[in-house]
Amino acid sequence: MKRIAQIVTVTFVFALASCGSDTSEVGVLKEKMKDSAAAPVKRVVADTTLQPTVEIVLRATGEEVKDMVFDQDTLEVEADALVKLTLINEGTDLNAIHNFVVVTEGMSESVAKIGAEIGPPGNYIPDSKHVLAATPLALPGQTIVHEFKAPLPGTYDFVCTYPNHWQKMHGKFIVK
Ligand SMILES: [Cu+2]
Repeated sequence: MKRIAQIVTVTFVFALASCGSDTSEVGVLKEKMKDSAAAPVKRVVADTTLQPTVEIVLRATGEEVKDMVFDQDTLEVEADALVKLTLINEGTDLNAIHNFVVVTEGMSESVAKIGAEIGPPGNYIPDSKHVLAATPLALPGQTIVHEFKAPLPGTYDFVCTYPNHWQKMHGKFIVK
């Protein structure tokens, strides 16, 4: 008999809680749920103003200049994208130092040659209107993460401007 009385009491208390007014815990919880249901609507509005982000992982390999290459020869991104480029330098040789520079189409060689003259203080990167984006140098074994805004739609070249690397370390960078 005592156990039945306990069950009845528990049921009664529970019934009271669930039928409570808006000041009860259940009422407060319902109010909170209304708030949290309203919040995502605001976030959706904010999302439409965000830039698309394109993540690129590019590897540089090779120990001798003649073997040094990027693992991709064509990269494609959307217009207006924020490009998050991860440059992984898998080389171990002291000359396996790389960067990633986006240049006007057809300007890889001249930008790289001027960059070579500039040397380490300027990261081998000329101050030129033909340079649209450039990472810092990735030393052997180093990974560099660099973000930049995609240039206007079109076809560009990307190149490593470390001395004598441009011949093999280049590709197309396409903005659609
Ligand atoms: Cu290089």
